[in-house]
Amino acid sequence: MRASALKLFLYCCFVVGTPFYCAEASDEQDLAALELEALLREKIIPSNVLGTHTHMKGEWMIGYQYSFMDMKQLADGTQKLSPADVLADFNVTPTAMQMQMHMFHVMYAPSDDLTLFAMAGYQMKSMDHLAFTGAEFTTRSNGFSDVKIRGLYHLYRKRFDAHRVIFKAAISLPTGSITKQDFLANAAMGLRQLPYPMQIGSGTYDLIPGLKYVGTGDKNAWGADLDLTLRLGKNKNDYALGNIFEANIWYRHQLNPWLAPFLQLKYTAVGNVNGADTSLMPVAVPTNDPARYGYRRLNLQVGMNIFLQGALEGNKIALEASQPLYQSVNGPQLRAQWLFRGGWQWAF
Ligand SMILES: [Cu+2]
Repeated sequence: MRASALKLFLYCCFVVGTPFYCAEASDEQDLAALELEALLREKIIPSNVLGTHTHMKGEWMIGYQYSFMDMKQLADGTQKLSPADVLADFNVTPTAMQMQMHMFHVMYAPSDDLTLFAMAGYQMKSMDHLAFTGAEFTTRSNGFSDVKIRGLYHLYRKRFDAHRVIFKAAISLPTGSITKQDFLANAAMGLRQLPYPMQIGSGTYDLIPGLKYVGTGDKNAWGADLDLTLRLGKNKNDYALGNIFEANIWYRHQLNPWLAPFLQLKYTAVGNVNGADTSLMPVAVPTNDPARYGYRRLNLQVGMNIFLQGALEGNKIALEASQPLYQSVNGPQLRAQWLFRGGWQWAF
């Protein structure tokens, strides 16, 4: 397992390590307006692969990110379960799940205090199952995910100050599908509605407020984020995914002009599904049960930012690996294993 994880990480490095664009020379007037030290500080403003960050007035950024997440090992709470344990109560149990995501984003700063951010993505999911009959089968779903539009506003900062507080607010639009279907163990039964974790979108408009603190030193940066995802009402299938609470602290060090490793601790708490999709029978498989959706997880993330130099100035590549230190699930549910992310960003 570890070897295949390593291969995947190297694959990510390869995929994201090929920036195809040449950055244009930055606007000389803007550059002149910034002192060298201030410029350096701007550079080390955090952006772990998808970490929210801000831009200076008039600056644009486009980016791409790939992520892969692997889930296996059943559990209830923090206690591990075997497939046989789960099959004592259900007809079918999931045994593994993989999620991949391609994400594209655009950022623009109309002023030094305000940065706007739009994000769209494509997701691919697959889930392996074991039925009480001994039959094994895999379901798959893929599609465009929910589009998010975000604003980041400085509540507190002095220009190039070491401490900043940023208010974040985003709206997530229900562009991702909640009607994904696939064949189950018995293909003769035709296409069936897939369970909550296999759907691509939330189906609801979601409000995502948050606060960010950023501290910057000469060669390092640190900070914390708080984010909430609040579902506004129920979707057309009469449910809402659980609300999400996220908190993280991070530290980043600029080793040299092109390399900045970072470390992050991230806590995520997700609530259960509210309401229910009546086409999903909870007794069939635990993923169909609205009360077996939530979890709490603490992740350790390690990664690095690589700032390209010379003609590729303005391009950044980020690589990140993450593993849970703690997780408790409203089970039976699969536990998260490794997560890998690779991204490319170009600011101009
Ligand atoms: Cu950006």
